[in-house]
Amino acid sequence: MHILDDLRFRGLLYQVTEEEELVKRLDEGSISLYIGFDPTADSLHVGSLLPILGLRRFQLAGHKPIPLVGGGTGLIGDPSGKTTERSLNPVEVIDAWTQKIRLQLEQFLDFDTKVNPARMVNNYQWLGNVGLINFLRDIGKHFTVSYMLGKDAVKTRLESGISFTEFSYMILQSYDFLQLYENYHCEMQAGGSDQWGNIVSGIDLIRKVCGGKAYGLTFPLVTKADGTKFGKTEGGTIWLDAEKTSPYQFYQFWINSDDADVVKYIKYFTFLSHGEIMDLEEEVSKRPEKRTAQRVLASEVTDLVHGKEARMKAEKISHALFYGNIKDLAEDEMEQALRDVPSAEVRDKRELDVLELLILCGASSSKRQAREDIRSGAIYINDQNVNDQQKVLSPEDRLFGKYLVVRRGKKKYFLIKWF
Ligand code: 545
Repeated sequence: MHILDDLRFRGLLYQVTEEEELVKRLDEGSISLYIGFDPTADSLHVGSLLPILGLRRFQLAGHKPIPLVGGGTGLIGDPSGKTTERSLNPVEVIDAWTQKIRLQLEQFLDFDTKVNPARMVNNYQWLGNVGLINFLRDIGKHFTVSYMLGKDAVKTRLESGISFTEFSYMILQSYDFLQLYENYHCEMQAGGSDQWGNIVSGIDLIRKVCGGKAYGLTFPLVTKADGTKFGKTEGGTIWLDAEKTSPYQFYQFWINSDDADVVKYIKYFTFLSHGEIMDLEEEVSKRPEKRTAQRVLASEVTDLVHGKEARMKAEKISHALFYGNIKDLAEDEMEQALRDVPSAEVRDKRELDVLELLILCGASSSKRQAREDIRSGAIYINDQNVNDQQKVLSPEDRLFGKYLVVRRGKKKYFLIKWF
């Protein structure tokens, strides 16, 4: 199947320049295409996953992906999609983030295959050394101010304010495309729909400077049926870095997808075949309560980002928390499982009174409430139901010599760290 037809089936094709010509060009043979990622944080997040996987889709279809990390543009700041001016980060910070983003991008593409290997580039390599005078003469001359004012990213900021720095950003990104076109035979740039203006201005620059022909393609921005922002939970952004969002949290993010969103996400974020996707779609409409599609989605995406082993751990943790078998978990698994739950620390105690403990960790709001919770059978400590209001815990009761895991009801967990 044609790569563009696959993208269309998945709902991934938002805008594309000169589609007929592009189809012809893709049929003639392999092309190089790029997507840029600016180091605006120390990690990519689930929002960046869609374009990264887009590069991977093209690579699997036989094309050459060029992930670009914006070591240069990251120093300037893209106004696209932003309602206010960004504050500049120190150069050392951007340098450190550039390295991290680069490593993350590497894991999704194949750099070693003989036929169509991926190539990593950093635009600091050419932007870092351009001289202002030559840049304005050779590149700036091709951009009229009215052309620049006509771009959405700029238009929407004229009222709220935009510095010359951010205003110039599109010229830098256009210059990147030109560099890649001339030196890497890169004929296409892709990105999220917020990048359309920057992509088109690059295509225009290539035509003006060397009469070359290049293409552009955008992916949709990911939305949620309920109108809230994709990629965020109460706990904050869902990052790809396992230190910032544990594989278990990552897995939970996907498994909690709405029925109204899950098929779309499977199309966007997995490499399952069209047949498999259609079967899951039927499953969601016929047996939504089984949440099969959510489980498949969570498992596939966690596999892609964190690997099979971490995914299996995430599944094990989810199972243990759901069925109240915390003691089945290894120490690191338990720590992942309970990373976000309310917790309290206890030091230098020989024993702990159960009522005191329930209040301390936040499981019960008062002694009276704690007694009531115990009487009604709602309280578990380390998977054991507690029915004695006078119960006293001792250091021997701790799991791994440090933890008491408190559960109220079916799934409210609390943690006591006892040193
Ligand atoms: C820089 C130089 C180029 C080409 C592109 C760029 C980057 C581009 C941009 N892209 C966004 C971005 O976000 C931060 C990444 C997280 C650390 O700003 N000017 O860098 C996002 N991009 C992926 C998608 C996007 C876009 O990385 O294109 O649309 C999000 O889906 O916002 O020569």
